[in-house]
Amino acid sequence: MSNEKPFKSGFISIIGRPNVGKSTFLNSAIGQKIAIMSDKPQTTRNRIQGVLTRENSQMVFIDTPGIHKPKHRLGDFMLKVAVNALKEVDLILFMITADESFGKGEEFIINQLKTVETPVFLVINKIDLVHPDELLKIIVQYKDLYPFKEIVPISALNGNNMDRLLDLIEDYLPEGPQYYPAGQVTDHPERFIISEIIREKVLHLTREEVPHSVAVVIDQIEKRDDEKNLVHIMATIIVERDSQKGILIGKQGRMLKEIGKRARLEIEHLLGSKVFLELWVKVQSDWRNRLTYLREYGYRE
Ligand code: GDP
Ligand code: MG
Ligand code: K
Repeated sequence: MSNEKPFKSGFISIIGRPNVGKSTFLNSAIGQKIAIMSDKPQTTRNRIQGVLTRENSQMVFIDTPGIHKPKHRLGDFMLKVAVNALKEVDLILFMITADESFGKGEEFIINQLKTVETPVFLVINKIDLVHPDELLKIIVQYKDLYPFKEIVPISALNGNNMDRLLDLIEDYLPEGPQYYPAGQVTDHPERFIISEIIREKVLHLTREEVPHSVAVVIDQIEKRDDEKNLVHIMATIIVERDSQKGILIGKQGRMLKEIGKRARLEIEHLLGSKVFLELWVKVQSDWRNRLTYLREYGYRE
């Protein structure tokens, strides 16, 4: 019995304002925690690939940085990265959330979309939070703003309509090869994931006191021969001010200890082995505005 359907594959970029649910969608589609979720905006700063292999298709998702008006040089850089990514993919999912009304953020994104030729789906997420009448209003409103190929309401959190969205994505992908082995869910961003896990704990535990400009650099990941199932990881948390360093370290080092403990448990889960995590804190003022630092911390143009 041969399968007559041609195999399809392609690259899909998910864009949308912070917190609309892009990471939640990706995790739900791929079924494994790879993009970091947080209540705070902009946890996702680099591109992460998640690969979903189905019977007749392979979807390579790219979780791009949010597209928004640049406020500083890092913002310019990220906008450029994000918009360029859109030109290279086969399909764009523009995600909005049903419980928030159209604003400047969406307007800005739609204007960026008009500069690329890639087909775009409008994905209306969090439909679990609104009445169907509200949903209808959103659809009517957005229809006039941009020629979306499809408009698909979903709830990434409870999975509502996810299958339909994945089927529609498959329809729009070109015929193509299976780029990655079926079992592969990410493009080996272990280092990146580890730094994002640490960053997530920092943002979570320090609340609003340490801003998003915090960066985490993985200095070393080492498996020593004499200690079979132990991975040594050294990481530096970079902040802009001494006061932030103080908050991060905490009274008698308690805050840093807690960040390290929580991050370590999650990294152990990710790697499937025991981890010795050593955290350092460094003050590097105004790093966001300096391209050399951006490169040092893994940003590429
Ligand atoms: P991102 O910034 O776009 O990647 O957004 P996240 O995936 O990090 O989600 C932001 C917040 O929205 C998290 O607290 C999620 O749990 C929540 N969220 C995501 N999808 C849904 C949904 O379908 N319904 C509801 N009620 N909450 C959601
Ligand atoms: Mg995200
Ligand atoms: K987020």
